[in-house]
Amino acid sequence: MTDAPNKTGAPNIVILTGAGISRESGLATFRDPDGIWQQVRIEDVATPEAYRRDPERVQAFYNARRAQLADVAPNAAHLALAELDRRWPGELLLVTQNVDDLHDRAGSRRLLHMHGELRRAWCRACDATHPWDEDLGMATACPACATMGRMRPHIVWFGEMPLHMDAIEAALARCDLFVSIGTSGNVYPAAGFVAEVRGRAETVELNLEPSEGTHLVDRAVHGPATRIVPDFVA
Ligand code: BV8
Repeated sequence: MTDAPNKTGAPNIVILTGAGISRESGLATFRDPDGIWQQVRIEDVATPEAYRRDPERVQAFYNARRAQLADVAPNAAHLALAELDRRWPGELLLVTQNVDDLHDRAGSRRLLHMHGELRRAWCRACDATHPWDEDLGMATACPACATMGRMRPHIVWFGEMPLHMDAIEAALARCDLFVSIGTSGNVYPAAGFVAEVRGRAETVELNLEPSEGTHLVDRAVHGPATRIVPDFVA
């Protein structure tokens, strides 16, 4: 890491994480051979059209994944990033594509969930979002407006606009170091961040294997996140 011209003298960092960082906690990735998209089709569970066609199926898919969070815990990679957040004097933003809550539970505070959160629900009647640990279904009422059957998972499906894009773009514009961790680089706009900052920020990939973006980064380290992330931030 090199010195950069902000008032603390510390480089501004943006870290992007994907499903690979949570795999050693016991959560499946999406596109690996044992990944979620090998078991179910995106078109059946992760689009607004799928939800309109068969809301119960989509709710069941996310209810099962929400319930699974009770059985998993943050691993050494989540904890290392939380420690970096605590001690880093410069700007730092952790942008996760993950809808699990493992970064939150590890203690990361400068954190944005760009694809939403399993443990939140969104009322399509009044637009409020709520912390949510229970199953969602057609009989679920909104705690704010009491409308039944309009609560959906607070998840960004394919074809929907990711969350917090203005804040993310502002951080990317100021960053001196961009680190991509545990993501295959298939899903946009996140997959485009490295190309956006390349040339004016140092770019690093930490992943089990080369991703779609490996050819764009200044430095790539390949191995399991629980080993290479703590080594990188040490
Ligand atoms: C949008 C729901 C408009 C939540 C998810 C053609 C060109 C460009 C774009 C498009 C296009 N056609 C369509 C699009 C847009 C589309 C898109 O990108 N499609 C792709 C597939 C072509 N994107 C959208 O629709 C997005 N919205 O574009 O809005 C817009 C316009 C302008 C500006 C902004 C917006 C909405 C995308 C949101 C999709 N929601 N899922 C859920 O159910 O969980 S995406 C899904 O993929 C997950 O959320 C996940 O976060 C995301 C990314 O996957 P990864 O995290 O990378 O996981 P993956 O399995 O792929 O990879 C894991 C990696 O980890 C692997 O490399 C593996 O080697 C590694 N690994 C494994 N184990 C370990 C490890 N690494 C380290 N340690 C280990 N132990």
